This record gives sequence, structure tokens and C-alpha cells, in this order.
Amino acid sequence: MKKKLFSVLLCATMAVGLLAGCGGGSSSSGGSDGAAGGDTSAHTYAIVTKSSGNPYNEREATGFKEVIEAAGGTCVVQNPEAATADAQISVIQSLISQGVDSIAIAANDSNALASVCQEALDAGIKVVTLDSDVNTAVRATFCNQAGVQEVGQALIEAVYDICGGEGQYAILSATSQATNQNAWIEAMKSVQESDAKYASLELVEVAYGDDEPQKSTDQTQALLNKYPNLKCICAPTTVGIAAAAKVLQDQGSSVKLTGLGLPSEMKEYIGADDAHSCPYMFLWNPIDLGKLAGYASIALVDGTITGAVGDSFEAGDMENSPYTLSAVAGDESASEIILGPPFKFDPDNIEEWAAVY
Ligand code: RAM
Repeated sequence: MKKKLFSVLLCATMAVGLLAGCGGGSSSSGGSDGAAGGDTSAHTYAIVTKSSGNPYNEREATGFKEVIEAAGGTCVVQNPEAATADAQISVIQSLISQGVDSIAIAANDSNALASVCQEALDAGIKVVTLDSDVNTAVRATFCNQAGVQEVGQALIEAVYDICGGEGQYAILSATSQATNQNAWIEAMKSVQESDAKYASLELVEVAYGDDEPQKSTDQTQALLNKYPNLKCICAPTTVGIAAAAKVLQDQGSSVKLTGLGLPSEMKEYIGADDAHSCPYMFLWNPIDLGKLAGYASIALVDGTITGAVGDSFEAGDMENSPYTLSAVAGDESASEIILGPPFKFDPDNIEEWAAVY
């Protein structure tokens, strides 16, 4: 019922958007015109990452491209200039005009992108999300890197451990609209609130570095200046954690760090001693996340799946293939595909993984 009402509102918003004329440029990095019907080689599959200049996003796109091209399809990779909904709206509108067959998007905003995603669906384009979801009514399914609750649990547990069970911590996030970071932060808070074990931990602030290295650096410094008793910063973003790691380590700060980081960017900061700013952190394989979205896009375009809970599809040599679409917690009619659990990186395994991604 909620979904129907949303669709009606969406149509109205869309009509206004169309009348206003929402054009926009995009920078294509490959691909050709889409073609209707036929096998994979006749189709064009697009991926829209959160933004350019973020190595995590580049790895996601690499995995996606590899799968599409191995299957003979045409791949279009679009990296918007900034991690904003507006930048993605322009790119998606251009992809709709090009007539691509599918769009896989790592969303910078859940609701602000709903109208343009509906426009794509209305044009017969399959829409799938990865990494960061849009409103579930306007996409077929979501390739989710790890269960939201599991990520939240892992992060708050790490904060608890690093703080020695008590004291002040801050979160350095990406953008304030990011669906994935906001979901993980909410999960952290709900785990903390639901268990008295965490009662002596105090979250002093959620700061936003917008997945920009300089802003993340500045925000880290601001947290240090503002909270002299801070014990730990948790950055659930690869851009934020890398920036914070450098600030803390360069200053020899006693404030410690954890969160979600790319091993190749965090290698020099992971360590158990005072000389390192981050004892340990978590992530998943972003190349595999892109691959999963590639296989899901192909399965949507060839009709193997529609996005319904219970649908399943083959994903080549990926670890958990075939993947089955499961229900989203709290939104049972919407589906998602979980890549796997979050993985812990510490001094024992960081070297090995830094060479992979
Ligand atoms: C950044 C992005 C991405 C997120 C990772 C953990 O690279 O915000 O969306 O999944 O961090």
C-alpha cells in the first residue's frame, strides 16, 4: 500500500520534472548504443558510481565491467563528478536518452533519485542498485555488500573494544544523504541503545566529510579540536577513514580509529602499537560487489530474475553463486542480494589484502 501511494506521488513529481526539463551532461567512459532484444552481446549495461576519484568506486566499476564484457555485452561506466544526487540525475538522464538496457547505481540519495529512476523504469530500463540503495519502489533489487545490522554491530563492537568499554567517540561519515552510511550509523546506534554493555560509550558527533579527502581531513581536525577527551573515531567510509588515519598518525594522536577502509589505502595505518592510528577495520571486496551487480544486471535484462524475493541467478565463479534474492528487513516486499559478511582487516592480514584491493 505504501508503495502504491509512493508511485502515485512519484508520477506527479516526474510530470513536474519533465515539464521543468531536467537535462544534464554526462561523461561517458565507454560503451555504445543499446539494442532491444537478443542475447547479452546485443545489450548495453551501465554502472553509475557515487563519484569519481574514489578508488573504492573504481574497483566496483572494474568488477562490473569485467562481468559484462566477459559475457559479450557493452559496458558504460559513469563516475559523476561529486557524490551528489544532482550529479547522478544528470548522468542517469543521459543514459536514458542513450537507450541503455540496464543501469546499476550506487545512490547518493534515496529519495532525490526516485523520480529519475522511475523515468528509467518507464523507459523499459532495468534499474538495480549496489553499495547504496534508492527508495525500494524504484529499483528491481539491491546488491548489498553486507547485512546492515551486521555492519552496525561490527562497528560498535570495534568502538567499544578500542575505547576500553567507555568514553567519547565520534563518527566521520561520507555525505549526510548517503543511504548506506546512514543505515550503518542507525544500526550502530540501535545496537548501542539495545544493550546496557554500551551504556558508557558516548557518541559526541556525526561529522560529514562528503567522501572528499580534504573535507574529511578538515572534519577530523575539527573533531580533535572540539573534543579533547575523544578516544575513538569511527569512519564508515573508505575516503573518510583514509583521511582520518593520516591526520591521527601524522600528529601521533592518542585518538584511535576504526571503520570501513580499503586495505590498499590503509596498509600503513593498521597496527596494534602507538605508531599506528588504526588497530583494525572492516570491509568487503568492492570488485566482487561490482561483479555481483554485473551478473544481476544481465539476469534482469535477460528475464532470469524480475527482482522478486526468491528469484535466483548464476554468478559465474563467484563464491556464493547461485545468489537468491532475499527480503529487505522491515520492507518485506523489496528484495536484496547480500554479498557476504563484513571482513576484518588487522595487522596479520592487511599486507595480503592490500595487494588485492
Ligand atoms: C566509500 C563510499 C562507499 C562505501 C565505502 C565503505 O568508498 O562511501 O559507498 O561503501 O566507503
